[in-house]
Amino acid sequence: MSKRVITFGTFDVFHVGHLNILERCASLGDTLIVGVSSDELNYSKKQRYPIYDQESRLKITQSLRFVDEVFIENSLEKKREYISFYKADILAMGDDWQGKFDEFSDICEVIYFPRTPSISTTEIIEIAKNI
Ligand code: C2G
Repeated sequence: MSKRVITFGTFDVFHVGHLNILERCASLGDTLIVGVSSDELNYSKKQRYPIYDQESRLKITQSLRFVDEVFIENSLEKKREYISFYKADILAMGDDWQGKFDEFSDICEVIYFPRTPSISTTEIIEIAKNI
């Protein structure tokens, strides 16, 4: 049976850590579906808007050859609905989310991958500010 994998993220100021996790997620199955968090969701979580707006972040993510489908994630509370709607067999995330999505293991397999060390959007923004 072909396997469908879902993952979520902001993917702001796209970097190799994002690329690595999406590649790893894709390697788990045949179809990779990516929920890109909306600008408003980011604002509510972090009290700042992403550098790139949601349409740009969606476009960048969609253009990757191992990503099959993308959608805007509007609410953190809707994960279960998204998993069911996209008929995902596996939910995969970076291990900064370790344990946070275990509650969905009744409807799909939940996998966490180690984050790529020494790179993050926050750090890139800080470096750019100080140049
Ligand atoms: N990531 C990684 N290595 C890094 C940076 C990020 O593996 N050095 C992974 C994160 O673990 C996550 C994905 O890349 O799985 C996206 O990271 P972010 O864009 O920071 O997304 P986040 O703000 O964690 O949003 O519903 C959940 C949210 O939408 C996740």
